[in-house]
Amino acid sequence: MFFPAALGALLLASCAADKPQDKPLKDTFADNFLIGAAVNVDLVNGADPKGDSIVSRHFNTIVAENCMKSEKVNPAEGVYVWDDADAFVKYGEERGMFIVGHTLVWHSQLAPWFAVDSLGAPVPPEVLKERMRNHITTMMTRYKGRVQGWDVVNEAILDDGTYRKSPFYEILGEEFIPFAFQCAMEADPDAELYINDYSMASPAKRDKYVEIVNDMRSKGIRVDAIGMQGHMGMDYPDFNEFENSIVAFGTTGAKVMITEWDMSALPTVNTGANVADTAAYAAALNPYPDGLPAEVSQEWNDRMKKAMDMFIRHSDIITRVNAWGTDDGMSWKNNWPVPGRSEYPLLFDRSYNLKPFLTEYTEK
Ligand code: 9MR
Repeated sequence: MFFPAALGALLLASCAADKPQDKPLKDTFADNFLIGAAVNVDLVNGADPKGDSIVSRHFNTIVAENCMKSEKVNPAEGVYVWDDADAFVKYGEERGMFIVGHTLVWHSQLAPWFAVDSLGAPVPPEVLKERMRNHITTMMTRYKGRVQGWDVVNEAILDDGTYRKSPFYEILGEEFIPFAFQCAMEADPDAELYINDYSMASPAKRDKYVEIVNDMRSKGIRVDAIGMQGHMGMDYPDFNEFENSIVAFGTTGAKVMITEWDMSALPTVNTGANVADTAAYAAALNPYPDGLPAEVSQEWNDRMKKAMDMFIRHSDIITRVNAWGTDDGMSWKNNWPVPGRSEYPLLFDRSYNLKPFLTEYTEK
């Protein structure tokens, strides 16, 4: 009896000596904002135990990377496939996390039936409104009191500040945004409601969002936060412009959230996050298949620290900072905009170690 117990203690001690555990990020940034990650179905279903261990240890908020998108959860009219979304919510609940649903109204990964009739022609405005209301109400009612915040409208504005010509816009015009928020307010008055987009450092896009949010809030339509996705690279966005957007968004009275943070370490192919904008593979675009060289890693960490310091500077209005994934190995950036690259964009590396720039905060 004595021997195995002693051996166990010895092993534990030697593991601890090899790698002291980092202070949890949620404790490190407790006075600043919630900190979290997008999680995928594998992680919540137990197929990524190491991913689970970092999420459980470090994060106090999670968002659904894919399982709540309409094409997944509502693939045909009146048909809901709940298994993955239920598992996601249960996972967050069991860990006492602030759970964010993503996303109710989005042109991309839109269920194919949503905006067309049986012949594939656009539905009349009243039909689309009815479908939007049903979808929003069904989703939010199922998770009432369990999902605390929702990305209600995602990626509605282009970088030049004009409306994206999505089916929602083409059929309903500008009204689709306030209509979606009105439905969401009614479906769950206690949930926070967010409007979310990428390339938010663009001045034209910034101005348009300020105008849209001011307009809705002045009419009593709740928008609780503006989500700045925060998909970044080594040469974009301009942090001064990003910071100008944080400040401008704060003037609306809504909070600001960094909702999909990651930073590419690879050559920039495009600066947005539009899923459809892809490019062909070329070896020159994938320069570090076997790991980041030390100097590139240093440069990446320095830039991430600058971004984090900027978020901390504005933690009076930034209430949540959320990475778009857990470890580098699972990031969507490995396959976008160029398929098959080895990317290094997240807060944890492929071995689930915290990136060095974060230890500067955890070890303070
Ligand atoms: O990370 C997501 C990836 O796994 C999906 O294939 C893709 C399409 O659904 O969406 C990615 O997440 C996107 C998010 O939902 C909205 N903003 C841009 C994100 C990256 O494309």
